[in-house]
Amino acid sequence: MSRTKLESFPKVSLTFGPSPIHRLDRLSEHLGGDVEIWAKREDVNSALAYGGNKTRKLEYLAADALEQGCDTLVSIGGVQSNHTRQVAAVSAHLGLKCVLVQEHWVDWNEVNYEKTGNILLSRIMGADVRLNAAGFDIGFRKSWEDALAEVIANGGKPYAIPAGASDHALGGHGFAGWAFEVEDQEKALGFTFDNIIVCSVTGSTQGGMIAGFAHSNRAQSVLGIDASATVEKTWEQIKRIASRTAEAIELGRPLDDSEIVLLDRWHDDIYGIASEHTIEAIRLLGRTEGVIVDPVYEGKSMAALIDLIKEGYFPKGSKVLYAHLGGQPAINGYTTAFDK
Ligand code: 5PA
Repeated sequence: MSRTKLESFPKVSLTFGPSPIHRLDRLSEHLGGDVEIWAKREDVNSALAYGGNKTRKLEYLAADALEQGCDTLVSIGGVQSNHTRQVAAVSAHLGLKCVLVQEHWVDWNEVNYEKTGNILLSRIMGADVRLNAAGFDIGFRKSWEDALAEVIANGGKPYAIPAGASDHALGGHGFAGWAFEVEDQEKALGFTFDNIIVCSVTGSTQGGMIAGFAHSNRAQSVLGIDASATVEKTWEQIKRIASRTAEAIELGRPLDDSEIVLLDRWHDDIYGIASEHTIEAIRLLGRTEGVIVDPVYEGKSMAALIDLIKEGYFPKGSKVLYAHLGGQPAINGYTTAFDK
């Protein structure tokens, strides 16, 4: 059985345990009251530097790093990467060194963009932060390979963590576990969610969910909301990671393409910058619920959820679970997006 198989993989505890699920009553009401919106809160899943989806993934990768006797975690992301900030936090927590390549993924010319938010937190936590001029790409990068080679040349033992901790043998395990955790929480709640909304960029959050939920033949109910604006690449990566994870946890059947649902209407045509429409969704959630989402990832999936409800996509009485994956520290680099 997949769940037992997943439990056989070593895991370092970096989170508080199951993340909380709660209803968003006032947002549901505001949108007509026909659909019940719930949120599962990865943004409050850990005591380590604001947590988020990567913290859950890193429980498996960090265990592997420790088992291999590595002394330095090496990873990559954009300047305001949430992922690299979580790698910095996990390194500090485990007493490991940390090298982060921060690429120029977004042309956002706010004065403090390279100084505040996530990158500031990574610097505070002692990471060796290296700015790099390369643009957005979810694939393997030379700058990251160079950083790995440099650690070796200096006598260290690096552990390689790709962008988003995604395209890695263990990248999908954390969110396969998330799917099983949701199923436990559903038992306690006494109902099953009809759909799950999740933001996708490097793909292992959704890929892991698909591998986990495929066990109950409900992977199609996971609606991925692309925020990469390189939709085909992200779809392929989700498929690859979902399949690899399903195999690792012994799903016992191949995944079908129909189980990988990635919607492409909400990426605002560019990674890392939000349209007025996305900013309005962020404000609406903030005003109705006191819940904060960011302009790069979660604001886009929130805009999708709001639009899908308004369009009548979910039948009356549906219960929809919004996966809140974190990302709030980046807001400090996006103050001008909220000027109007
Ligand atoms: C990120 C990713 P995946 O990359 O697993 O698809 O997750 C998308 C996602 N929400 C959704 C938040 C808050 C995220 O941070 N962030 C990346 C980063 O470098 O921070 C990997 C891109």
